[in-house]
Amino acid sequence: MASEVHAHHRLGEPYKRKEDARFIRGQGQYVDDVQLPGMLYGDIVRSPYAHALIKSIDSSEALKVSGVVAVITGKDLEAANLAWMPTLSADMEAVLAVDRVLYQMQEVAFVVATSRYAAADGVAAVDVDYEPLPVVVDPKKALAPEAPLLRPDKKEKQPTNQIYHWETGDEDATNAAFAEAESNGVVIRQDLYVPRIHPAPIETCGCVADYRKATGKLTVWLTSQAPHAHRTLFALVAGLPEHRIRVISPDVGGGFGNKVPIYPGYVCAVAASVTTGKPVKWIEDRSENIGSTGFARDYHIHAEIAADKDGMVNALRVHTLADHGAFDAAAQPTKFPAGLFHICTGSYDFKHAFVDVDAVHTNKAPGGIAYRCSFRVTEASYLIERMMDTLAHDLGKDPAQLRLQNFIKPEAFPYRSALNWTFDSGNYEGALRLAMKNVDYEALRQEQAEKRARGELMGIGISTFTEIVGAGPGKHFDIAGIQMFDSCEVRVHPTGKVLARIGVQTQGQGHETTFAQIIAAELGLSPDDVDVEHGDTDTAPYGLGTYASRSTPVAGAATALAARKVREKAKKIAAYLLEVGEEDLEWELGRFFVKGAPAKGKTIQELAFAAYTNCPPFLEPGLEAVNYYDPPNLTYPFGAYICVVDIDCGTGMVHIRRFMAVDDCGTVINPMVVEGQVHGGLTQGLAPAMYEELAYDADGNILAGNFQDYLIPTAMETPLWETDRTITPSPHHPIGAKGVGESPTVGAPQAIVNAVVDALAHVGVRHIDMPLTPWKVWKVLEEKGLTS
Ligand code: PCD
Repeated sequence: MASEVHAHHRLGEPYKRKEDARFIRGQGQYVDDVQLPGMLYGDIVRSPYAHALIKSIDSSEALKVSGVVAVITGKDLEAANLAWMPTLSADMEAVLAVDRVLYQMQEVAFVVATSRYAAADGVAAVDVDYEPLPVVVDPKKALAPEAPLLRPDKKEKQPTNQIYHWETGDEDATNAAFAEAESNGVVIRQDLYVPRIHPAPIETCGCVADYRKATGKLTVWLTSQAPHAHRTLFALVAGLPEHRIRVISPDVGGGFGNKVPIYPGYVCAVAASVTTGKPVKWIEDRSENIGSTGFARDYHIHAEIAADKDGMVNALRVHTLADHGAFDAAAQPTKFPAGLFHICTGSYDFKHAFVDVDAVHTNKAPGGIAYRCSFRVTEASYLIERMMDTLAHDLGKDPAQLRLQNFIKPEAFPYRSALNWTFDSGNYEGALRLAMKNVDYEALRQEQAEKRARGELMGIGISTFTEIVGAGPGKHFDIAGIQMFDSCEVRVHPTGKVLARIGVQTQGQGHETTFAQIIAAELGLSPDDVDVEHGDTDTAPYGLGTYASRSTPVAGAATALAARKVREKAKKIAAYLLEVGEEDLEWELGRFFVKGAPAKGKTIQELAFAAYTNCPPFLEPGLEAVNYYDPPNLTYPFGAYICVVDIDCGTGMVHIRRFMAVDDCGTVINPMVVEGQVHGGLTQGLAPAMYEELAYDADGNILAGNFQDYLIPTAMETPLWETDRTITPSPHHPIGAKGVGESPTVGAPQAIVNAVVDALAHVGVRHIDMPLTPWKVWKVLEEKGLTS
């Protein structure tokens, strides 16, 4: 089926990924595969301390190491005005620390050598004299008056460790609703911590910078999720003319938000290439990637729901403390410092809501990236789904029933939420009912009751989440000032074969296939006839890149519209060749024909040929089009997940027996790709729920700096994912598609935590913070006298 050659392609047909032909043969080309003549290698001296003054840096021994060419320090960069760079949240981050370090693993010096090994030897020989300072790892303590000020460099504007206070919603109306519920209804409260985690792409960050003095051209091969935005930032930071900068993002071995920011290593490699006149490669090792590049989450949340006695929700109130680490490098759209966290009313019809977020500095690595999450949606979705279960358990209601009674109804869309989002479309009840049917929910509840009677612990966890993906619209969404539109350029060759270039950048999602499918469906071609290119700023049209599941909602729309422009021109050519008016023509897949005379027609291939050989005199020759698409709204994919767990009373081990994921991403382009996305996303949702945490000790030492201590789930830990879907198209997207890549990571953790808490709800357990390690669960069992 999938390998069959399609003459005409329709959306929703499975199609094997074109890029896999090279990936499964080991012929992908990643940054580290780039080899240039005379290339040098960089490696970074990093701070062992989480907070210290730099008294001196002595490079003399390092320069004696055979192969070492140069040692660049913060002072050297300062002289070139490159010691600091702007972050995506408009903070200033040290490229190389000049006088103080603020987290363990911070970049202190850059050693350039003729081999990677010599560079590492050089790093070991650099002698840095540090004077340790008191360390702050707890964000609550960072706000205490006696806390050391971590960022004296910006004390004029920011006299404490608090970066910002941000709030949204109607506080008075929300407080009034809570006062009312205190007397006539119920109020539930819960503290929830969403731990700091790491996106863990298998390919770490890295680049090759090649500056040619003679031409003034800088080429940077960069494992980047947003090559155009990075080119613009390089131009702004380094003061180089943008048309002389070429960023090439080759194959990317996983992005997950990790490859959205600019990292100090990139700037150092560029500076080193400019200084030495040679190309310079810098590739992080695993521990550097875990310890220093953009982390995710780290939200301390206090949430409250006001409801009536029957469980109809009325108001939501949320206070959050966000740990941003040493520099505010959160990858958020400028207008929303806490990202899209205020989607936290979820799939439920709350009348009132109020959210505030305080962000603070601590002595930890910077970040706050959108790890498989459209800017803090994971945190938002976790909190509301945990809270709905808490409410259900407090009221003695079935969590499914409580959700069904509170869902936004299908006829209420477009739905304006209390926190001012306009949900495009949804059918939450449809998705939950399907998931419940698929697992036979009633039978599971009965089994649970029987097991409870025997003292066995079984839990059923539900997550009926709503995502929000596809930033723009440009008027509300920008990153570093650049509006979040996206683009596609479609060029049809004389023989009807197509080259398409897009502004987004695949990291494994399969864009070379799915974007070809969009064009194929619009033009009535086979996806095999459409090649998709991306990632080279010298050729691809400008776009903001791939993250926040925005490629399908934004660039996917641009692609459909560019193909439609091509079809419009082809129609004019058809009318000319068939000697009829355009209004007399009808389109069927791949062909225009004369209404009422189906035999009289021209295929898209014939029309493409004519565009170059027999073009109507009133048209420009050629057949190509470009579209820059600024979406009118985001898209709101959703899902209903049900997780079934058994808990071992002897060990506290949680066994995930079943996991049913019903997803709805509107029109599906390629069901095989979507299935793959869901499997990967669910696994990255399992990870924080059960295994991963980027923990620090009180001195700011990273406790999980490698894959032995930072436990990413393998096939051994991963349960058998069961998947299904409903299809509720987006009304404003040209092909009705919503994003899907992030949904499972957003939706899964709370299904698992809800299942574990559900297993223990009858003994009064209401919450356990992630990750649900056997030790943590066992301690709860012991406290409740349930260990065996
Ligand atoms: N699709 C289809 N249909 C629909 C939707 C979708 O078919 N309806 C498909 C598309 O086309 C593509 C995919 O699927 O291919 C996905 O999509 P989306 O959702 O739109 O998304 P994108 O934008 O493309 O991407 C992004 C995402 C993210 S965001 C993340 S994290 C992750 C995901 O994606 N990453 C990754 N997935 C993945 N995969 C892979 N393989 N790798 C990677 O890296 Mo962030 O924010 O960045 O954190």
